[in-house]
Amino acid sequence: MKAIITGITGQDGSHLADLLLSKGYEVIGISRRCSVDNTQRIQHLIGDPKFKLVSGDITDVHSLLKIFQDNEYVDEVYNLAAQSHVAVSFKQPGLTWDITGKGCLNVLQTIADLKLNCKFYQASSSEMFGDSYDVDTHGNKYQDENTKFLPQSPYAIAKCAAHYVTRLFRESHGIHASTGILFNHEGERRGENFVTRKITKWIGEFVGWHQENPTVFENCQLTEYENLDTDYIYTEGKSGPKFPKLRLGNLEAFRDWGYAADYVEAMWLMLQQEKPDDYVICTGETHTIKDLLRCAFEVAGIEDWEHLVTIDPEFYRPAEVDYLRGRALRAQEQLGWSPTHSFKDLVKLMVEHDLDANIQSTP
Ligand code: NAP
Ligand code: F7E
Repeated sequence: MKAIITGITGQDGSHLADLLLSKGYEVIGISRRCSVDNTQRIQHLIGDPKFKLVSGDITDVHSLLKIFQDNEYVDEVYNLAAQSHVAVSFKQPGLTWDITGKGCLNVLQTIADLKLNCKFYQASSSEMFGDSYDVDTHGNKYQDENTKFLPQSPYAIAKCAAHYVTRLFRESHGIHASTGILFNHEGERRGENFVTRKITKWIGEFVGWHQENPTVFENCQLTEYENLDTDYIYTEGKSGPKFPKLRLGNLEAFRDWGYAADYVEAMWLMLQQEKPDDYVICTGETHTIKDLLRCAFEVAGIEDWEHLVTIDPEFYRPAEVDYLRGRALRAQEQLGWSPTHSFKDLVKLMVEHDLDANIQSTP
């Protein structure tokens, strides 16, 4: 079996490549040119005879044509490439549209033009639901495949367009094209500007700094200096060593967070089905950013965490998605998929990873 993955250098691309290689696939990853190395997450795969990186960009149809002509016997194509940051999409809406929206059309049209006989996966997103939800018999809000889309950002609008393009190619070109409407999924490879990783990375670095400056807690300086400076944590007055506080935006939004390695398994399962379909992939649990902070600081053994966090309007979005909690009944029934990591497992895994990266082990 041979698969092409766009977005190979991203969080999901790297986990999916691991999964497919473990199943004996040959994997071709499309990566774009960057001024600095972007292969951190796939370093361990470079040199594997079944893994190949090719240069391309999903906004450049010429590059896609060449790659697909060179690989006409590909079995599966996973379109994971995107400008995937919601806040960035408000600042770069045109670029987000070109990559996250039109990029999907470019890939599918290339497959159709070359009459390739391959299955296709599109990375759709729970962000497409935006402000929309349904209510279950217990009065709880949720989203599933029947919930209408009400996108709240340029990113979500581009994802809706790509979602409908995928359905169109399924219906009009007869391509085995499925979409995974994935809720937030995270892990040790998560980009550092998404809220989960931003928090766990900060905790790792703070605990590492604290190890070198142990007087921080002993002298109770956190409370004492809280009103003097909202930006830094000090040890011995303002002249002593200092560490920047964790700066965050809206802490009240609810998200349904799962583990990325679980979710790429669902992508693969979708392409093993006889018929293509759309599937919601989620845990069914929902928590606020504040819950996440509480849980992450608890894993690190820090009780008095409120002093360490400061609210910065810079991280508020022009429009917010307030509540996401998925219901993955179709995936459970048709794919036999369910998540193996709970919210607590995920937070523990991420905090421990970032603590390990920052704490000096005593000889
Ligand atoms: P990610 O870490 O941000 O990775 C995005 C990937 O897309 C990177 O490899 C990036 O390459 C690549 N890319 C960006 N622009 C490109 C272009 N013009 N041509 C080719 N490649 C390009 O995202 P992720 O978390 O792995 O998510 C994977 C997909 O699932 C995305 O489509 C995302 O929107 C979607 N999704 C993610 C989540 C989630 O919670 N993670 C949930 C629902 C849907 P560089 O390394 O060069 O930047
Ligand atoms: O924000 C709030 C923010 O950027 C989560 C992408 O993978 O999942 C992801 O999109 C929440 C939002 O993820 C900060 O306002 C507070 O309410 O981690 P995030 P996201 O926007 O949910 C979906 C499913 C995707 O498809 C996307 O590709 O956290 N928040 N303070 C913050 N968020 C960030 N990034 N940074 C903060 O400082």
